[in-house]
Amino acid sequence: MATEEVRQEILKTLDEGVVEYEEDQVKEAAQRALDEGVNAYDAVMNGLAAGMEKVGNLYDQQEYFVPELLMCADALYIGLDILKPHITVEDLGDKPKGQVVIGTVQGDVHDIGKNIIKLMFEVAGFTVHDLGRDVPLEQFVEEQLRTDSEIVALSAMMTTTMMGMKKVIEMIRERNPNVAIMLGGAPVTKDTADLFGADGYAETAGNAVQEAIKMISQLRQMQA
Ligand code: B12
Repeated sequence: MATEEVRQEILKTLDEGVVEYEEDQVKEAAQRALDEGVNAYDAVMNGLAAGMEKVGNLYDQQEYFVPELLMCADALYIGLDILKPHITVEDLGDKPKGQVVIGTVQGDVHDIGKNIIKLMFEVAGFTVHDLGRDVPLEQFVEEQLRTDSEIVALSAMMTTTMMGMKKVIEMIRERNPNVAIMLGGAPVTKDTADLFGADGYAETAGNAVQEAIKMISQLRQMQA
């Protein structure tokens, strides 16, 4: 276990490495996190993802532009690759796990958040069918039917593409009412999710899996 001081230092190095798109710095700090016993999930969320949040602000302030965003994303992924095998989701117990179809909706190429959610599902023991980004709406319906997944998780990062989620929900409900649909992404709120008729919503990766497990339990109770 790292001391609080060492932990803070490593998180800061990861965060700054993403912001400054210093791939080597991120690589070394991610490895150091593991060597020093910093929790890998802590390092992802409070190091890498925290850095990406700052990148978002720099973009909003027009200090960073698209090329910088992509370089920052590359740095984030380098860290994620190192930390991912060491993440364990505790406190989930033997609750029922299941299958998830996940993707970013049509017209939207943002996939960093979606990939973090995917990671959480994987480490929690779910089977994940990742459709990627800019996914044609109909494909969510087809993949759910093909795999018989209990959950469909949709991500959207733009107010425009968010509307596609409503359509996916309608299309899925028409073909198969016994599916739990969960939404997420920066413009999505609990209110939007309710309005669109979704079953679940999570603001961050931190509570996405717990929310999914809750939805699966409800679904299984209804079917019993
Ligand atoms: C990185 C980025 C990009 C990168 C994306 C790289 C990639 N591979 O993803 C690139 C450069 C490609 C890009 C392009 C564009 N972008 Co952009 N981008 C961003 C930025 C800066 C950060 C997003 C990010 O990765 N955040 C970090 C991750 C970890 O957080 P997150 O995505 O929010 O995910 C978390 C939660 O939302 C949640 N979550 C996410 N998905 C899901 C799904 C489920 C099921 C659940 C439960 C939870 C969940 O959990 C995640 C982890 O905690 C945001 C700004 C911002 N402040 O968000 C703009 C932003 C999203 N982009 C924006 C825009 C406008 C664009 C462009 C149109 C720009 C342009 N003029 O070309 C294009 C769009 C192209 C397209 N058709 O999609 C706008 C959207 C505005 C709006 N509200 O509609 C934003 C908000 C910037 C802004 N303020 O204007 N972008």
